[in-house]
Amino acid sequence: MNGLEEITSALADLEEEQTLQLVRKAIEEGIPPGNILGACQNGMAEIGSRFESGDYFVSDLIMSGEIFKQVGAILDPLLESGGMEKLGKVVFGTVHGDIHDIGKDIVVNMLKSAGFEVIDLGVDVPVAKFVSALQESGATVLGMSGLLTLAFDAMKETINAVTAAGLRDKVHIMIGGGPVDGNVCKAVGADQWGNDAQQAVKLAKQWLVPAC
Ligand code: B12
Repeated sequence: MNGLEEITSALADLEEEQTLQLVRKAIEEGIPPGNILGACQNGMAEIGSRFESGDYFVSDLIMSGEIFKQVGAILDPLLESGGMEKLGKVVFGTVHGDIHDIGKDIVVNMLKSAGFEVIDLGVDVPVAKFVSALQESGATVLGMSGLLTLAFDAMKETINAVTAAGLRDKVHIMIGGGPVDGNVCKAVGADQWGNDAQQAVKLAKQWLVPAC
């Protein structure tokens, strides 16, 4: 097993201390932080499979979230862009009724590290908060995350409210999170969807960075 596989396996086994130690070791060895993050995402995917197969319980999911947050605290400063000129503003949040924030935080950090200013509204975000954040910031990209199938309705409501506020033709909307796919994207009325943080960065660049 290489260092990254060891991280995936330690996280999947919910070995808190070992995971954090291996992450620190990987940083010292010069492994790019994005790759370390990828190894941790693989560990979270494995935890999801073990939960689905009944080997893990909700308490294990909570534990995995706690470990992942600590990993995030170590990696975030390394992923942040220092002093770079901002490429544009993005309003981002997990929709109302949904409190999953691990994926959202990864996307927010990747957008920040790519040079975007991100207005992170957190989790369980009410429709009106998304709309007022867009109005106040003047951001022209909205990103919504949701891991529950229930989140689809909340995404649709939010997009309807953006339309009702007269902003829909000024704002590009992307959605993502575990169960989101092209059909969901079409059903809720978003412009694009993505299944990883790189996709979010690619879309934001496409919308906010002028071509030469
Ligand atoms: C960890 C976890 C939790 C933790 C969350 C901790 C936290 N701080 O977020 C806790 C224990 C709190 C939790 C609670 C619940 N959970 Co939960 N949870 C998970 C688990 C195991 C992992 C989720 C995760 O973090 N994945 C890792 C991240 C990195 O992936 P991600 O979020 O998809 O994000 C990536 C991409 O999707 C993308 N992305 C994300 N957002 C966006 C946005 C844009 C714009 C773009 C482009 C890309 C993008 O980029 C990210 C990075 O690559 C999943 C299982 C799974 N297979 O996903 C279940 C899962 C999501 N949970 C589930 C459920 C049912 C619940 C609960 C209802 C359980 C309960 N009975 O109480 C509650 C929900 C409470 C609520 N109201 O939200 C179900 C959802 C089923 C469904 N279809 O609705 C799942 C799928 C488990 C299962 N198989 O049953 N959960």
